[in-house]
Amino acid sequence: MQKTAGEMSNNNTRMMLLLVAIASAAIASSIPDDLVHNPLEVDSLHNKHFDGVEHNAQFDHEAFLGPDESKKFDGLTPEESRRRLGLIVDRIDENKDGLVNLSELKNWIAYTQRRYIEEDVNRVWNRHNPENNNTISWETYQKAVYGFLEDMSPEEQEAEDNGISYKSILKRDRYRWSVADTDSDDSLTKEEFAAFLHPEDHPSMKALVLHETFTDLDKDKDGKISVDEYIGDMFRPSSEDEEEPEWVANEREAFSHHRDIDNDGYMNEEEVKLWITPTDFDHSESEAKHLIFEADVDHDDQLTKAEILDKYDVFVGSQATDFGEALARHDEF
Ligand SMILES: *[C@@H]1O[C@H](CO)[C@@H](O)[C@H](O)[C@H]1NC(C)=O
Ligand SMILES: *[C@@H]1O[C@H](CO)[C@@H](O)[C@H](O)[C@H]1NC(C)=O
Ligand SMILES: [Ca+2]
Ligand SMILES: [Ca+2]
Ligand SMILES: [Ca+2]
Repeated sequence: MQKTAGEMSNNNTRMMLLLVAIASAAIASSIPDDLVHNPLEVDSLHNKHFDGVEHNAQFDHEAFLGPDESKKFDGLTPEESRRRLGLIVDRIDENKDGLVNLSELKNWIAYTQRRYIEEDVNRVWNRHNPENNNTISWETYQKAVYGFLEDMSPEEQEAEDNGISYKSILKRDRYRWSVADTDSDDSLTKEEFAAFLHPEDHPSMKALVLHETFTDLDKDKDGKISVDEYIGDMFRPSSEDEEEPEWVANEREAFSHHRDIDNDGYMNEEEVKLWITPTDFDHSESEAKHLIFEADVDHDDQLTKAEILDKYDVFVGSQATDFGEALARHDEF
């Protein structure tokens, strides 16, 4: 699918926002899930909406269903996926006129993301605090999540994969914990813990999300984001002589024309901030528009159930279309 430069830029902005969201969660919550899991694979920005020009369907599935629900669909047959999707469409159609419009779809997407975050916070909170005490201390959390580091040599702890090490993830969590800890007793209430797990969802954590994103991007730690650091985050050639696809060239254009506002050749913090948190950007609406664009065959800006079911693979997964992605995902999360 060919994309115009503008479309790609929007898509990448959309990608960034949701990725910051999904990935912050992944880093904080996936390590304790499975201590043998390598947290280096859970870097926020490795997960792509577009992998080259291939549209990453998993991204849309997660936006539409929430990450937990979308996993359930991955194992279903196309028939069963369509059946369940039909039931969901009935719920999305608030005024029961048989059509899903932008506002209904946007509400649905916002709802599934809220529901996911709430369930995720409950799940992780209960795991680390089964007695449901009022607070959980950093010491307790750190032992449970990073205790395995004690058996590692300093070299192993500091070994970097694309600029990230166990030690740097621990340091990042430690700092994030302290920012979420509003009353500075080094223990988090459930509300504070929610901000820790999902900083992207909490206005008070905005500066922290910017800081973490900036640090992730700034691989050479010179305090500014070069065009290669910006591109490297979205696209890495699989071999030395692989030619850059056109959308990457478009992104280079976007970098110099839209991201690097003061034209000094780099993005500074302020410029990254404008990029990842544009003031007028609503990611539920953006994703809803994208889904309508994909499925609205008769171009009336509304989706019938038939239009949605015809494009069920855009909205939800199933074994037939997503087998490869389900495997890739298994590695990633
Ligand atoms: C979309 O649906 C909502 C609720 O079902 C309704 O209130 C709204 O007027 C509809 N918008 C358009 C543009 O049809
Ligand atoms: C909860 O409180 C009990 C009693 O004070 C304590 O033994 C336990 O370790 C606490 N749990 C957590 C996760 O801090
Ligand atoms: Ca409707
Ligand atoms: Ca840099
Ligand atoms: Ca600049």
